[in-house]
Amino acid sequence: MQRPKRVCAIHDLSTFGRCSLACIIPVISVMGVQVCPIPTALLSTHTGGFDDIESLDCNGFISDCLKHYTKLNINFDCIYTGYLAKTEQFDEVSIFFDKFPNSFKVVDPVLGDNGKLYQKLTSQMVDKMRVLCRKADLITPNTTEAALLTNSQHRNIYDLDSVYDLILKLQNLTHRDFVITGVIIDTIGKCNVCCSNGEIFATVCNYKDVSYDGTGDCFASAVTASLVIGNDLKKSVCIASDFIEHCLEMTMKGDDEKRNGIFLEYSLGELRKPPGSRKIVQL
Ligand code: PXL
Repeated sequence: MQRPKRVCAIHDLSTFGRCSLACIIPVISVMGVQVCPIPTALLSTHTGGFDDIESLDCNGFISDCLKHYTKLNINFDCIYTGYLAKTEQFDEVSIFFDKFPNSFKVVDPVLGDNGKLYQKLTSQMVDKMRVLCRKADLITPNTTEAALLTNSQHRNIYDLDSVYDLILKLQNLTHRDFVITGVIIDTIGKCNVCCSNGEIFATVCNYKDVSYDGTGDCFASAVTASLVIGNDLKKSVCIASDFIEHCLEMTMKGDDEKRNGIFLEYSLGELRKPPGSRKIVQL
């Protein structure tokens, strides 16, 4: 038996609200990939819709882990980063990346949603995230994050011209692959806009305008694990979209609050199935 592929996941652990490591660990594990989680902060809830959040800082912990891993000669097939809680952590991650030149690097530039920067995050962090994105093999911004990273105006609905403009700006930023999640294009509907080795396409979402916190983290983890086990980006985005649509279907049958996240517990098994058919549009 070969050892499973291994992903180092550098994100926060929000104990309630179904986002970041609380979702990443089950999603990646069920896909047969080992997760080594490094928390960037411990929070009582995520920051998208709760107040009076309890938090414990993890200052220096990324560097401390790196020191220990180096001593142990541990390697990762992939390093996957998300919410960074402190400005200094951007430099820690950058050094972490440099120590593993052969690891595939996914940066989910967790910065905001609905056109706004998350509370607790700063414009300096946006600048630092831009630098980190340049070191990634894949980035997975939502439209708010794509706009923040490229200094462009956020739109609720894009026409083809404005979507091309955003794609071009992101291509100039990363020179590598990206998926912009949850883009509403007037002629297509809701989709994920992908750039894979220069090919630009959109995978069309079957779900309508629903938005639960943490959905982006579940999506990006499924894409990451799928890439790590050897699927290409197109197939990975389809697998992740099938999973998210199943989660949303389950969640919408209940009447839980949006900030409590999606009922992923009922849908994890879907990640072991091959993807269904999905409309893909060349852009
Ligand atoms: O789902 C993204 C996310 C991750 N981590 C924290 C967050 C959010 C979104 O609100 O607050 C702490």
